[in-house]
Amino acid sequence: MQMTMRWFGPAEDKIPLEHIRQVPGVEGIVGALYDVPVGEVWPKDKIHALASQARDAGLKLEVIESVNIHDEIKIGSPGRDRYIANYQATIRNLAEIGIKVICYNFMPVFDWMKTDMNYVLPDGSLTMAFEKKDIDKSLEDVVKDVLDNSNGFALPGWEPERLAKVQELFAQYKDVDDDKLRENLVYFLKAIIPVCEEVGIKMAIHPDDPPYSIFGLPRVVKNRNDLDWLCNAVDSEANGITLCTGSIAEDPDNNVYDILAEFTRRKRIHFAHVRNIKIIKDKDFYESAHLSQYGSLDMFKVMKALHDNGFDGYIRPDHGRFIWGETGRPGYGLYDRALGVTYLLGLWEALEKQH
Ligand SMILES: [Mn+2]
Repeated sequence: MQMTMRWFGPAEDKIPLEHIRQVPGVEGIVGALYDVPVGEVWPKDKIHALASQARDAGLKLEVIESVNIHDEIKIGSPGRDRYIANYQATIRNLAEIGIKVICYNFMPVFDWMKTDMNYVLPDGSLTMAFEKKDIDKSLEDVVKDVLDNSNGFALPGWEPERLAKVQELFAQYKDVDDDKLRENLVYFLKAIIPVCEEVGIKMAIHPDDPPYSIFGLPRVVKNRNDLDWLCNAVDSEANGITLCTGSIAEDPDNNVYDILAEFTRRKRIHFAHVRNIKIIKDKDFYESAHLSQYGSLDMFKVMKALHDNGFDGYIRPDHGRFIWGETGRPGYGLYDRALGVTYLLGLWEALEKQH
């Protein structure tokens, strides 16, 4: 198991690598290039520069989050083959500098959805929340709410220039239902998984966030059966999962512990996002502190499901609250994620020593 933290690069992240290096137990960062347009090939020199920065700070860079998928691939339009060829080239370039896992998602239009970026908890800390009543308004208003409350930071998967045309994007997806989206995902995987096998990279799909349809958009990575379907559709260890406990738990019908256990056992979980959420009512929730007592998830059971089934992939605290007056990119402050790291490693040490 390798503990990591996400880092958005020198231009995009206000947290210096030197500070991440000082979080006990963190061995590596999870990074990405943010200045390459979605769909283009990631140039070797830029990837190399990122890996060198990590290495110079005493950290590894073995996980990329994310190499985003161009809309033409998800829609299945005739232009997709060019973008798939570019993706294959990016995989080869990443393998050359030692990348082992690529996280991605296959959600149309929105990579994730929260309705409150600065939800205030009783202790005065700030977190992100999702309340259904707040998406029952116009698309433009929902997009504007998220973008206006990002504290001035770019948000992963929420490119303002792309979302400026949100109605056009929706129109492009009008003929894409769940079946079509599945078909397009398999078409993509059949083209890239052989390349991954050849160069030693594992793909790790992030579940849908939230794991049910919003705004009528199709959703194909929501639950145990979707993950089972995905693993069987292209039966290779290189076709794997980023198991995000928070995203999966946003649907109370999902049994997070059973899903973690099954797919760890099947050797498909290459990367784990571990965070706790507190269900407020129905499917409304906020992202709580990591400790079991603050959320709806039993974090001991989460770590035990990974541990007891032989997890040996990468792990990171997914998000953190803003505490101690810290400000920055919502979900990605240093302090609360560092507390999360320490807590998760504490649970892990206890599990190791019980055996
Ligand atoms: Mn996640």
